[in-house]
Amino acid sequence: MNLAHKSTTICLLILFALTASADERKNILLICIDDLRPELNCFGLDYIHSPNIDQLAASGRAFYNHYVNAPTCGASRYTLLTGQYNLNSPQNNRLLFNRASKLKEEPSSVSPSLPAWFRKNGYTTVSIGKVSHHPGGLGGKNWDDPNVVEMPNSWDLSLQPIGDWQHPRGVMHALAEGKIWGLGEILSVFEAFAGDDQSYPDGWITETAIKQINKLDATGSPFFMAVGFIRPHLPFGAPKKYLDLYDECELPAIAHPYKPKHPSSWQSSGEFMRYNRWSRNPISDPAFADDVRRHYAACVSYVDAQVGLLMDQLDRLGMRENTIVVLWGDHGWHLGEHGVWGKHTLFEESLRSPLIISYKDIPKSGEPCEAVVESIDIFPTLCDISGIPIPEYIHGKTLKLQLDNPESLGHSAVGFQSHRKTIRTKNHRLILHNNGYAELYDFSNAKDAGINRAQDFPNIVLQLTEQLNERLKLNK
Ligand SMILES: [Ca+2]
Repeated sequence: MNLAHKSTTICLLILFALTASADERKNILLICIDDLRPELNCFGLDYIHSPNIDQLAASGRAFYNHYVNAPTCGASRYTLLTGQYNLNSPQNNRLLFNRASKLKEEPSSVSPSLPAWFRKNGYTTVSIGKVSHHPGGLGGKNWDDPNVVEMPNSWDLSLQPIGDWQHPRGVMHALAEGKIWGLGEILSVFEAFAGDDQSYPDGWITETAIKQINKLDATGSPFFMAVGFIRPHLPFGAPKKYLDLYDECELPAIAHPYKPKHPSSWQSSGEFMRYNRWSRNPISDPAFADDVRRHYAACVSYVDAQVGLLMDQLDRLGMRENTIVVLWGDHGWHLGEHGVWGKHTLFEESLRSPLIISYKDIPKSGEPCEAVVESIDIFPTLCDISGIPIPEYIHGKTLKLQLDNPESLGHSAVGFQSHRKTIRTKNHRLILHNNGYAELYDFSNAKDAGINRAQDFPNIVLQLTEQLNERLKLNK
C-alpha cells in the first residue's frame, strides 16, 4: 500500500469511527413542566391520575427528594439551563435575558448553556413551548420579537405554537376560546372547558413536538429536544374530561394550613388572588379550596396525557431505546400549606419538585431514589450519561451514582431568594434571612415540620450555616 492509499484508508477509518460513535449517541428528551408539585401517583399520592408519568418512573428513576434552586420560574430555569447558580443578581424572571445581554457585550464571560453545550458536541437542539422563562424563548412586548432572544446560541430551532391565543405572552396565561390577559376581562382562576386537548396551549405544544420528533428521527443524528408544558401553572384551565376524573375524589387534608407566626418566607398569594375568584377565598372557604385543588389536579392529569402522547410517539418510532427522557418540575406550589396559594417561598412546598430520569438498561428501573439532589445536577448528569465531557464551569454534581444505584447517598440542596437563602439536608432545612434571622425545620419528626426549631438547636443552625456558606463560595 502506498502512502497516499494508506492515509486515505486511515481517514476513512477515522470517519467511520466518528460516524459509528455519532450513531450510538442517545437522544435527550427533556420535559419541563410548569409549577408541578411532586404530587403524582408515582410519588405516593394515590388520588392523582398520572398513569403516563407513572409509567416513565417505572422505567427509570424517580427522585423523591429533588429540590429546585429558586422558587420561581425564571430563576429556577436559569440554574437548570446554565448549570450555574447566580447569586449576585436578584432572583427574578429576567435572569436569562440579563445573561443574553452580557453575552452580547462580553461574550467570553458567559459559559455555554446546557443546550449550547450539547450543540457544541454535535447534537441538534430544539426547544418547544416553555423551556426558558418565555414560551418560545423570545422577548419584546408580546414575547415574539426575533431580535430579543432569551438564550442566544442555544437552539437550532425554538418554537411556540400560538393556537387561539395571539402571541406567546397570551399563551402563557391562556384559557379556552382564545382568552388571554389584557382583553379587558379578568381571567378566571380555574376553568374546565368541554373540548379536546387543543382547547388549551399544551395540546398544541404536544402536536408541534410530535412533528419535530418525526423530523429529527428522519435525520438519524442525535438530538437534544426540550419540551415545556405550561400547565399546571395558573390559571388552572384544562379540558373537562380531566376534571371529571376527580368527581368522586375525597381529597386528603391540607398539611399545616396556617400562616406561620414566626418571621418566614410566607407570602400573600398575590399571583393567585389577582384572578377572578368569584369573591371566594380558599384560605377561609374549604369548599372553594377543594375546588381549586381539583382543578389543579385536572391540569396535572392533562399534562400527564401530553407526556403520554410524546412517549407513545417515541415508542411508535422505536426511539425509546435510544433516548434519555428527563421529566422535571420547575418548582412546587402551595395548595394551602402554610396558608399560601402559590410559590415564591423557601418552604418545602415551593422548592421540592418532581425529577424522573429514564433510559434503557437503567439498573433497578422503577426503584425511586430518596437522596437529596438539586436541579443544578441535571446538566452534569446529562453529560455523564450521554458520554460527553462535563464542562469545568458547572456547579452541580452528576447523579450517575444514584442512577446506577438508588440507595446511593445524595448531598445538600441550596436555594435562594433575594432576601434569604436556604440549605436542605436529609433531615433539616435551614433558612437564613439577610437580617440574620434563622428558621430551622426538622423533618425527622413529621409533627415538627412547620415549627421553627432554630432556638432549640443552635448547634445545628451553626453547622448548617457553615455548610451553606461553604456551598455558596462556588459563585465567588
Ligand atoms: Ca414555574
